[in-house]
Amino acid sequence: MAWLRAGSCLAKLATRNRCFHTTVLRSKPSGPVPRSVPLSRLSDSFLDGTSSVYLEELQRTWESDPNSVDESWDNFFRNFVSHAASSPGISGQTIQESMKLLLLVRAYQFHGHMKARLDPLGLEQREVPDDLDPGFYGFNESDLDREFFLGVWRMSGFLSENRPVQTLRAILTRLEQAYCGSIGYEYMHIANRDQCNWLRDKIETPSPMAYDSQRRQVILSRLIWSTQFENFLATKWTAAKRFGLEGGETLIPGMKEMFDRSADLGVENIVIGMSHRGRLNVLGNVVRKPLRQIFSEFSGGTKPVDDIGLYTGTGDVKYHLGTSYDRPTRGGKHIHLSLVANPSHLEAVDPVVIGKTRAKQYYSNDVGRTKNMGILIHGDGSFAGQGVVYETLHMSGLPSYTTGGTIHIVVNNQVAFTTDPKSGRSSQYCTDVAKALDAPIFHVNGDDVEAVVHACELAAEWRQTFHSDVVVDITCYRRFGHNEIDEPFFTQPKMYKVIRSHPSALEMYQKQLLETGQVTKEDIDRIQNKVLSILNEEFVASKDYVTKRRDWLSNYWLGFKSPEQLSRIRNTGVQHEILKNVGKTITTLPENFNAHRAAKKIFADRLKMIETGEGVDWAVAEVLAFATLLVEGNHVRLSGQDVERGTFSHRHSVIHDQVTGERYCPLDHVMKNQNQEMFTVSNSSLSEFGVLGFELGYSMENPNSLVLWEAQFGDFSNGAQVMFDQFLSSGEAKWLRQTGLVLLLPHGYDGQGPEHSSARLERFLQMSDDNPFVIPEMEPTLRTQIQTCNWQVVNVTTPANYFHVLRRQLHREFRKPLIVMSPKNLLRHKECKSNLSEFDDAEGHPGYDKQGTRFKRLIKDQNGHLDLEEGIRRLVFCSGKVYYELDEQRKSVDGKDVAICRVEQLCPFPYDLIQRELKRYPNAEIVWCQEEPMNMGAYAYIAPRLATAMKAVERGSIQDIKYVGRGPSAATATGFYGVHVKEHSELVQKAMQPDPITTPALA
Ligand SMILES: Cc1ncc(C[n+]2csc(CCOP(=O)(O)OP(=O)(O)O)c2C)c(N)n1
Ligand SMILES: [Mg+2]
Repeated sequence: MAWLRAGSCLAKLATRNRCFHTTVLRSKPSGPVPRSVPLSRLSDSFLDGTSSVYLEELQRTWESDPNSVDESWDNFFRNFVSHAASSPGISGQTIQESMKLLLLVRAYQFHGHMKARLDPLGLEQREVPDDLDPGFYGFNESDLDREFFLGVWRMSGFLSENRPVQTLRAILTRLEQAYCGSIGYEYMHIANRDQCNWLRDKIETPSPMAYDSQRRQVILSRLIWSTQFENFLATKWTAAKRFGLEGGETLIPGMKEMFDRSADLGVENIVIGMSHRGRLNVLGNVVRKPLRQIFSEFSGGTKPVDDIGLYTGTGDVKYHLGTSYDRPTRGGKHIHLSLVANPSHLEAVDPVVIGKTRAKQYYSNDVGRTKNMGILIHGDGSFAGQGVVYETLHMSGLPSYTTGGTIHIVVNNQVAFTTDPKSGRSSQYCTDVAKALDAPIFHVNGDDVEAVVHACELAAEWRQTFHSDVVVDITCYRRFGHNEIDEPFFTQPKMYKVIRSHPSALEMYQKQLLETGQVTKEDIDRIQNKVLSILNEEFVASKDYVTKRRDWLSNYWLGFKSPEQLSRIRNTGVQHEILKNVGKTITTLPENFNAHRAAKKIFADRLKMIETGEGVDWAVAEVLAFATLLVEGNHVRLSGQDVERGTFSHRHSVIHDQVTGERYCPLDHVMKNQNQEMFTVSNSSLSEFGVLGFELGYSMENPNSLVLWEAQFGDFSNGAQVMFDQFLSSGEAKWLRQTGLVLLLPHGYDGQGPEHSSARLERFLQMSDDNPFVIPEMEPTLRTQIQTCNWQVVNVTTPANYFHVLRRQLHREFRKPLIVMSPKNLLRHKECKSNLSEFDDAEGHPGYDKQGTRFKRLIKDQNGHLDLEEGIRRLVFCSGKVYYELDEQRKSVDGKDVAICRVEQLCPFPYDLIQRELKRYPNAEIVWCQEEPMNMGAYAYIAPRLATAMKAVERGSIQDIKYVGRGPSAATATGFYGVHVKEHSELVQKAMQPDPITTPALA
């Protein structure tokens, strides 16, 4: 069949200049009739093999033996023969002609969009494929009024059974109407026959957009709102940046009608993500953020105040803010809309919206995923250019990430800042990436408001019918520059010359409705005046408007504390019986389950740890944290690459039956009749940006959930850097939104080379906002240090401490992101074990401090516990697994006069505990030891804070901090194992050397 495919490529290349509105019949080519079948584009099985030659051959075969051809072909030939015999008009028609006509119809279904009138400016230079030309198949003028038999296909729409015989003229008119009007449909790439038929049915119906005059008035009014809103802002704040929607105003009626239709079809909640363009218009007109609030923000905006707390954060520019409201719909229902706050990084909000939508589905038990829906609005440049678009699309069908379909709307103004599409993408359409998902794509001329409304409604119907993604590409233009103070003539002079004299979509629609008598001039004036007077009223009211913070916090967050409101520190130990009980469940596999031999052993060992209460390892600590949180009624969700088994083969949260392949997840069974999603562990797609963004959005919905994302190795998380910079570290400050998301980033120097050693701890610490020179209130009953800091960074060294730091995430009245430098070789380290008694809350047990059992921000030296240890000559502060290596070296040199303190929580800095240790060892040389190079790791973060602590207790200054660690380096680690070992032994030896350390401190 290779030759057929080659033929189809030729057909694809053979194109001619586009010709709108009319179909020009070309005379039959004089040379050999080209192969007319773009085979690769035919997806219905019936047409799986065809060409002129092939068809003739097939017909001959059928004539000699009808059973020798496929049933569908047999059907066709039989029908044709019987119609030809009974219908005088087609008696002269050959089977070949009929089949060519069929190909013409198919060509329109495939390529009709290439001829659709999509560009409001008419500047688009597109080639229309030859296969849309009847002459290409040998038809000419004289054939126009002949009747043809189209066949009887198991197909919807045009080629369905009810009208198999039509004139060529009628066929062409209908094809042009259906496929080459203001909407170009791309759907023939979809492999699913039912979906194609569903769309054909909708597209090929004779009058798809029959709106009555009442409906048209609603559409008109919505378009007036959209247009007037931008005009109003433009007149009141002439030089303010607002990234206006002018040129794409039909987005608003489109969205509103889409939401109304969705509500009719059962949607109750919509989460919206969008960037700058038209965001204010969407906020005001679609989400219904009070106009007075928007206007107040324009006038400089007051910092929000709150009757409960004073925390206002840093705020954000107006076109990034989010909000949420209940909005009545045309059909008399209500729909809840939330627009997620987003940073300027285009498309970064996409996965966040989808994650939040998925969480809403979980919490509302929306198992069919029909009540909660995500909508993403994109720009043409960013949709084509940003990789996270694909990462987000790609999650849409994954069981743990699907939301039952997202509707994508592209505000395709045919320019990205100053960049033309030809420099911005290699594909024909900016939406081509969505074809990878088999999503239908509706390209629509943004000047035709009814077509926009129709495409938007169709998208809503598709989503509720097929529960998968769909794209509406509104081809429009940008009336002004990229923003209101930008000059577009510098770079797009020709386009803007056309735009200057181009009437607005509203002007065109008003004219159309007046001409057809659908509305009167008075109707229009009435609506215009009403809108203007409301805008003016709101403007006046905006002067006294006082923003309330938490405007968009959902009910789940009621009672949660802002950074100024003191939240009690709670213990996180768990009753011994509960630990034993859940411990049994999570270490027991069902009878007759054929687990892998090694997995059986792991589970048996785990059971032993629970039974004896000794030697609890990292994986068991984690599973105990999850299980106890579940028992307390929380939702736990862990995702990332290979997290089910664990990259280091340590977790085994899902066990696979070696005979049946069946899966068993012990944590699904810690409670009776447990909802299967209550504990979710899921391997993810190989994406960091997208998946982390998804989990972040998920975590923001409901605080009673522990949501974790684990990087394969910590360094890979830099693929999600935008999420750290723009959302995780600064989201609360900018948008007053909290999240307790946990990041597990495997980190540690064990000779695995530059990329697998470092999770780039320094970057997380550098983004921490605790003041290095000011010791905050550290008194336990008054301490808000951790609430006022933007996030927590820990490098934990014991299983019990890991258990407590995870549980602490939920046992508090606020939420903070938690960055965990998680271990690799500690997972199996013989010393890295805890006793079960460190997990429980029994007084007197090893984990029990003065206050009870909780996370230890600092672990003091294991040897001397007196309040004053004057004989200690060196105090080594460190963090993470290097502790075990230092301790081993200390043992080997019998360094009893060296104390080693583990800073388990680096950020916020545990000033109180550090000072306690400084006081305990008054004569000790103070050392910071790390395994990372000097320009990496925690050194730069620790030094000024340690110095501040030292100064306060008169233990010296920054000059007195001695550094032990690797030297400065460009790469995070050496690639040579031998060098690693050498560096490592030098490091630990130096930390324990008898002589004072001379390495200069960070000055
Ligand atoms: C990731 C990212 N890169 C660059 C920018 C700077 N930038 C802001 S708007 C814009 C053009 C966007 O074009 P398009 O997606 O077509 O949206 P439009 O402004 O045309 O509506 C650019 C490059 C950004 N905000 N985000
Ligand atoms: Mg654009």
